[in-house]
Amino acid sequence: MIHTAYIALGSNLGDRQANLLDAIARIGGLGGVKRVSSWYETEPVEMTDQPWFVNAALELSTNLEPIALLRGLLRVEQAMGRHREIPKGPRNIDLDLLLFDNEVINTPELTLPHPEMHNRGFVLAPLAEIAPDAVHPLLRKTASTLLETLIDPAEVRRVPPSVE
Ligand code: PH2
Ligand code: MG
Ligand code: MG
Repeated sequence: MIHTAYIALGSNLGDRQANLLDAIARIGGLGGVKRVSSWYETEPVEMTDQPWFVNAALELSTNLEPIALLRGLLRVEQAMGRHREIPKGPRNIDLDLLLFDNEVINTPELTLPHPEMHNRGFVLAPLAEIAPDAVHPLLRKTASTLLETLIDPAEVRRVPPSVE
């Protein structure tokens, strides 16, 4: 079976855009990368005393089941030297599984949909760009509706595509 998954990417250490590009190439080993959003420069939320992030989102077609995909994303983070010393703190790469088909999963290892996605502009802005009609299976609202009704004061700035 082919599944559709949406993944959030973030980086706020080192060459942030290069880190995202590296991660996207590696995620290609887990399925087919169908769409990638623009980059977004975003103000840190939760732990606010850290550098701004670059965030993005992508759509993946995959044969993997949710847990296998999650473990694959963790392997990519580890291969890129990700450290988890400070929870929610600075990191060179963060890969979060947002949506997987219409699955609702609540286990210690994996929660789907991602439990915070609907509260975060840095997730919803890139997701609504590539998948405005993707439906949150618990809230039953599309990504674009969630973004329109979001109350999140943290700044999210779309980085204009470079013209070359
Ligand atoms: N990730 C966090 C905590 N805060 N803030 C922004 N702007 N972007 C993130 O990706 C982010 C965050 C924990 O994963
Ligand atoms: Mg995260
Ligand atoms: Mg994470």
